[in-house]
Amino acid sequence: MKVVALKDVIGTSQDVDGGTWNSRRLIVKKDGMGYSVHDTIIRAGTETHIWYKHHLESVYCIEGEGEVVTLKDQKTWPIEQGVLYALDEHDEHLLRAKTDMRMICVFNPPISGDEIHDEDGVYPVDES
Ligand code: 9YT
Repeated sequence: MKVVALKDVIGTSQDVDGGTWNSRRLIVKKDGMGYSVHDTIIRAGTETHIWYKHHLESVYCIEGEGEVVTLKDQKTWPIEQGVLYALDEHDEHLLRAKTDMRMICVFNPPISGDEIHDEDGVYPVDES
């Protein structure tokens, strides 16, 4: 049995800031579960360009509101508390937060713990 407290992950190498988001990786590769589990805050008023070429991800919103847009077809889905989206086709997408959004993310294969997006085939929006 493993018990992980968010307060013990905050401030460690498993607490990663991506600029538009802050991801606290609760369960990572070394835990041997075959997936990773993250408690992620997407910051209000931001847009993040995400493309996980090597991972599948489910994202469950437990607080806040925003939207997700798939780039191949420009489809937009509203996100609010209680909505989950699953990137089952390595979908390239934009994640927009109207308010701070708190998301529980599950990755397969698991994240090692301290990755930033570029290493995972994910690229921030070019703000220039
Ligand atoms: C929802 C989402 O994918 N946000 C980006 C951060 C990600 N959860 C991560 O790398 O931990």
